[in-house]
Amino acid sequence: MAELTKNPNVIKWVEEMQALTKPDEVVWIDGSEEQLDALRKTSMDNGEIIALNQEKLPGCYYHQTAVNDVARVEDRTFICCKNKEDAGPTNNWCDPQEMYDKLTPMFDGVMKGRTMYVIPYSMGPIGSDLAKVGVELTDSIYVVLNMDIMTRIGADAFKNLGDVSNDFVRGLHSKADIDAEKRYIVHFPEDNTIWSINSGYGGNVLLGKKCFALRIASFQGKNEGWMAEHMLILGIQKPDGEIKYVTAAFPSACGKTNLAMLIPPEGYTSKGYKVWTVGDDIAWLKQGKDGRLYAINPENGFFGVAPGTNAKSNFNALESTRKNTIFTNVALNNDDMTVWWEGLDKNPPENATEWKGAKVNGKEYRDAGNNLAHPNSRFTAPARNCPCISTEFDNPEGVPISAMIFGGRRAKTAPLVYQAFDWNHGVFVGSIMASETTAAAAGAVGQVRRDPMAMLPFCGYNMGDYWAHWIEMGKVLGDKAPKIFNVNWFRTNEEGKFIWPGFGDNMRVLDWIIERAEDNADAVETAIGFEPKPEDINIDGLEASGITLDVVKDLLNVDKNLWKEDAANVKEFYAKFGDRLPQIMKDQLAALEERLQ
Ligand code: GTP
Ligand code: SPV
Ligand code: MN
Repeated sequence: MAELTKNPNVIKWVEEMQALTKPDEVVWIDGSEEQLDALRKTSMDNGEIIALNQEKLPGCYYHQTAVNDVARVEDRTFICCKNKEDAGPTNNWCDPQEMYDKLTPMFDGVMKGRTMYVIPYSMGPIGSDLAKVGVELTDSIYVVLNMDIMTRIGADAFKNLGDVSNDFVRGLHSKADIDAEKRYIVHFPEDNTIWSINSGYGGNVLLGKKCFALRIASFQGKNEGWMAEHMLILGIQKPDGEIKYVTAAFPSACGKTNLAMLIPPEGYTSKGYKVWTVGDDIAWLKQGKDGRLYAINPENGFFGVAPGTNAKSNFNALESTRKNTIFTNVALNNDDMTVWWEGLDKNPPENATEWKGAKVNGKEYRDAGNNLAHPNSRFTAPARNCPCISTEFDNPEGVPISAMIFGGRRAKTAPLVYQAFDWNHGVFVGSIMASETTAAAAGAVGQVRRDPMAMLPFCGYNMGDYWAHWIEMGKVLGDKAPKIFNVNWFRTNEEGKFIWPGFGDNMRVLDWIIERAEDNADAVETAIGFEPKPEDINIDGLEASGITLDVVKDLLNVDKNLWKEDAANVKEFYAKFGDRLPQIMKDQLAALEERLQ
């Protein structure tokens, strides 16, 4: 089949990878519905995907990954740059040549008897200065179908690249044997290259997402003066019609998709407040002509956590999944060929297939203490399905950012919300983020770990240099820089229950944040930053959730002893970075310790 570009760099590389992997056939993905439909058919014929009820869920399909392949694998994810120091203490590193030498035999002939699909894609709106081109080679139709939803695929993607440029990210993926022992997710930032083998799970194989749009792009951003962040982007429309845009960085499965699509409580909607979604996972940020920081969402869809998503918690996400969506590792309702997951409703299907593939009685299976859906089961839904998708979603210039928010899952320590004193303090606030681990990555769940800017698993270079880059961006932006905040929806009481109702009610905190970003709201100075006066958090209508002024005071409380413990832990963490840790960060930590005395 014909190549979709004349670009000799692309053609040469595809030929080389073809010679290495030796597929029976090479198919270039042009993005046409005709071609995609034929692929869906092949994929159904070989059992990789199952068509769901086409009346209730038109264009929707179901897929199960291998049981050992359900999340990102951080211990098998590598940053391979020449200098070990440039990867830093938080990344797995290997010498690039050594890694190529190790993986080349694994890729040699791996696609024999298979087809290699060549997927050209654009991260970001085609034609945008902020957009970048990638090409993914894969032997998985599931990957093709997901990339179609998550990115802008097909011949158009090559328009941005043109016929001569070499500036595209080379992604090579093979399912191989889905052998967990031989699974590698490897980045060569200095070669614009990603090699992924022996996985079929989203974050490991949709190479435009975490691999390119965060790990490779963060490295490119440092070199080119922009930022790639693990952040949602949302617009808050105020009663006067003005829209303020904010970004928020929370670790995996800590509430980005939920916040991005939030429906404000009745007291806000009746006044005319509305939230618009620009992105739910990744932001690329660059200074605009007016000096402010602008953000685009490089993605085209949502790869969202299914469990917990319901009409009440996230109506807009659920609506987004009603058509043209792929469901992975959720439970199947065999009676009407629809899907189910924990937290969708109280009626698990009687005649269910659980995520590992066993036919079970859903209710009995759950009563016996099992999950029907994997905790990290996901939906892949087109962004345009979202009822509150922003009109700026495709704006090639992006949207101007007023505030940037950090946050994690902390049962204690971090208050509901606070504001950094200034940009550099904000960089510090991001750098000391910590959060409990979730099912989004393989390994233990619920352990607090430091996760700076929610980028611990996604920063493609030395995190010390990354903080220096943040500090540099602040210098460039000057007084036009967004204000920086930190939030925590996850404080718990003695019984371990979340105190703050969260979800739509997070609007109450966003309200203070956007007013504060414009100097329209008061604050009190604490040891860790500016906090709202408790009475400035609007709790009208929260009586039923047990939220009183005293509870808000409690949620805003800064326990100096806990913070001293945290500061000591930060000191230990910082020590890993040696002389790559910017002096400004050391000074910020010392200043915090001083304020805690
Ligand atoms: P990734 O796609 O992995 O990057 O995750 P995400 O950050 O988009 O997380 P998501 O919005 O999917 O939320 C994950 C889980 O967090 C949901 O299933 C919810 O149970 C929970 N969650 C989200 N927002 C809130 C909140 O405000 N309060 C509480 N208590 N839980 C929340
Ligand atoms: C995350 O883990 O942060 C995700 C899902 O958004 S994945 O694409 O698997 O990385
Ligand atoms: Mn994510």
